[in-house]
Amino acid sequence: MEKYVIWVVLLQAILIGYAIKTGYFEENRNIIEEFDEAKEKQPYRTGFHFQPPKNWMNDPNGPMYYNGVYHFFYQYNPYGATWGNGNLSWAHSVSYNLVDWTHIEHALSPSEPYDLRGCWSGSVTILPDNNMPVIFYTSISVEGEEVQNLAMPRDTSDPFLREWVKSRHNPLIRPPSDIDPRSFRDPTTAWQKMDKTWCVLIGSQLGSDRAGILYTSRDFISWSRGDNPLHMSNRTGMWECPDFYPVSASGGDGLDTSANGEDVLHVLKASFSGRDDYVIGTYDPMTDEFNVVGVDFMDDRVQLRYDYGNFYASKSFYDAAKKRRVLWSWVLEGDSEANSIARGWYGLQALPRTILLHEDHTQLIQWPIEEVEGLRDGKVTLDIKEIESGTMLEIAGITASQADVEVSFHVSNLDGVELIDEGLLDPQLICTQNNASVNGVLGPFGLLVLASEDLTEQTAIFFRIFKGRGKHVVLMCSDQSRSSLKTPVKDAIYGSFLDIDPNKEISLRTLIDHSIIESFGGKGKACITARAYPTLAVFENSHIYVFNNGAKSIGVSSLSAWSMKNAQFSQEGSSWLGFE
Ligand code: DQQ
Repeated sequence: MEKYVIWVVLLQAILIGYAIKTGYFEENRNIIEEFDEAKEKQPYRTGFHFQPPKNWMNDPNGPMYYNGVYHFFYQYNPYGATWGNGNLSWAHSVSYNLVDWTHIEHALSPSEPYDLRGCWSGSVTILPDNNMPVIFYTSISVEGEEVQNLAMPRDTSDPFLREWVKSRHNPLIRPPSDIDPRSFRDPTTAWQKMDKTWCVLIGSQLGSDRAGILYTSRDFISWSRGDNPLHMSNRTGMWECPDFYPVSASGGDGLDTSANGEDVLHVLKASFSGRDDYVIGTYDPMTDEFNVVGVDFMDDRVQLRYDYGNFYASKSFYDAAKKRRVLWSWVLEGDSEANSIARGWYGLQALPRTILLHEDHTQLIQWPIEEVEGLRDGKVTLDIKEIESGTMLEIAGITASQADVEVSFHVSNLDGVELIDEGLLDPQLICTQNNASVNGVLGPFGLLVLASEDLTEQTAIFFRIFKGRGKHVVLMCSDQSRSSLKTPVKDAIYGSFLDIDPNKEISLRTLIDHSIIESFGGKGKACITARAYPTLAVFENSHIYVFNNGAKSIGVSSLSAWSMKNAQFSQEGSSWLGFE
């Protein structure tokens, strides 16, 4: 035995000596240093938006507030900066304020025949009887089927719920025979009815219809398919990541997912073809009938989208601490896969947003959670009453590459504005045909952000006012067509109509964070998220301007801007150590 130990020690010494001689340790240290340095200098990593230290991230999964801690899970490829079909795991981060995060051990990784080809999206439900949070997630089995599974924390007394155990009953739901086994995924947070029955929706398609398939259960283990899907549409792409939740019709707080009653309407969201659309309706838990009030999915005239830019696979949760509903969403890269691989990471999360129903019940209002304002630093105000035609003014004195700007405009008379082309009712197309360089009567006016000093790089978020059928129409655009000298952004111009009275205030809040720009028009009535990859307008060489290129001058009621501090991100646990 002694002899054996001596041999092992001797062998180790020889190996270490060889490694030192050949520079093995040196080489690895260099790789680590290079990586850190690259990260430091990377102009597109964000200061206050959620992102993991490296690799690929997509959908938000199962956000929740549990025993004083916010939990955020997300689709993550531990092996690289591409989607990496087959390896998707649930990465897990925790926070006390939804702004500063600690990345902890991954919650779910492929390990069983039913999830060996990936742990895909899903939700968390907190079971009230034993205050137990459970994950309901889709996985891809070795046979390639999309099946639904359950997982629970090993120890609910661990405040971070570091370890998750997959149920021995998995898979709980397999695709029924009339459903394509490759289109059956992303269970919602479950809601519980008065008779204690649990319900979830699963995104799918039935023939030519895309649908939210309803399943019910008494014990959360054994599930039966409802008689009918909760809702269907033959105008959309396949429904991914559906979300279904109540909103108060009389204003005030957000509602827990199982809430219902007289003053309650329900929101159904589906993600398809790169967009997150929602409908508002009434839900009768006795009959499981959901009836849309107003605009349905892909209505020819108006479409309700959470965000008219880059915003996909979103998921909301009820935050019991602040009695609000909070929305998370994945923001994709807008450039090439090769660039992501070179950078070593892909994907951001939008700032969490509070969602409320607008008082007229026709749409939702979204606003960055109030905690984001805690990062504001060094307020600057621009004391101007108006901005004349053809002028721009710099908002100086803040860190323009990481900032929050709030501006409120008003117009004194709407005479002479252009008529809107009635055949062209796609706002994105109107913004594309009338981009920031096309001068009109009232507009473009707004902000130029991530702008280089010579303005060769700039991203414009702006408004235009037109005369439409019978009333004036406000258009909000985000134009990334000149945001980079080198890296063009896919779908470079976004647009939305903004349902406000142009005789009143026209407000814009824009948050800039190096390569992401989130804009909220009309106090959260229209939101546009965009990506930009400037090469000149980076760090201290970035500028922000307020501008007006319309023929008429525009009133400015207020303009405030702040530098934004970094959110704090830290790591704990072996999932984040070394290179996987
Ligand atoms: N992403 C997941 C799926 C979901 C899609 C896989 C949406 O569960 O349908 O990463 O982006």
